[in-house]
Amino acid sequence: MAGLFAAGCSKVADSKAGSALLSAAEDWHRKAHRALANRQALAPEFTRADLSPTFRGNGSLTVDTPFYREQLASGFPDWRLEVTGLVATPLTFSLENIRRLPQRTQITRHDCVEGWSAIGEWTGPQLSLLLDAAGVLPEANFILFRCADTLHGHRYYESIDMVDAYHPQTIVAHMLNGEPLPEKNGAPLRMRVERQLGYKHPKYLTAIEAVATLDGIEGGKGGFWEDQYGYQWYAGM
Ligand SMILES: Nc1nc2c(c(=O)[nH]1)N[C@H]1C(S)=C(S)[C@@H](COP(=O)(O)O)O[C@H]1N2
Ligand SMILES: [Mo]
Repeated sequence: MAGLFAAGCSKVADSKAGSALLSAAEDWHRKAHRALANRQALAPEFTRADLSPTFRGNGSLTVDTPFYREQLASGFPDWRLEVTGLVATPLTFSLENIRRLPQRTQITRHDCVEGWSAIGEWTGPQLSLLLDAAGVLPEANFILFRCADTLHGHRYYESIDMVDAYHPQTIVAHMLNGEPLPEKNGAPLRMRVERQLGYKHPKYLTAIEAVATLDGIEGGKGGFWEDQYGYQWYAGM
């Protein structure tokens, strides 16, 4: 749009209709910019005094496989998080690798569409760090999250756009309230995407995939709840 108007600028600016068109474009640009700036704003953060006494679990509360049982019992020595898809260098992280990265800790409120909220303190590296390490290619439009659990007979997965992927409060959390993630809350790794509703925070994370389109992936709507129950893909707050 900006290019279009820059190219034809002197001609359209001559006419009355042209300048009306120009100011309409300027208006459009200002609104788009405001919308984007709004999406980069931080979610409210709280203090330790605000922490919920217990952070309930919802949806899958475990992963029903022998591998998960065994890893849970031994502190997840063989859990791996892959960063793949449209990236220059696919990477694999152990839990130890994740813990050694620069960390962000944030106390935020989780809002589930089922009508409950909880405040928790989450710690982990920013997703942007992992994405930059792998080198996301320009063709990528979405970041997909693969999970180890099966809910109602389907593998859980989710996806977000690049604005949320690079949001400073989007982290790969391995701690809740200063302790390793509890089983029910997604041990050993779960996403926190703080500007989004609860179902956009995948637990039991196994892979992060940069993709150009959501077409042809699982049910094609970008997430478990979106595919199975018609939830909105964009659940921003
Ligand atoms: N892998 C996976 N991630 C998931 C879910 C799930 O069932 N499986 N449930 C989602 C929903 S609806 C919510 S509200 C939150 C619940 O997170 P909690 O169990 O830590 O409360 O996780 C989200 N992420
Ligand atoms: Mo939820």
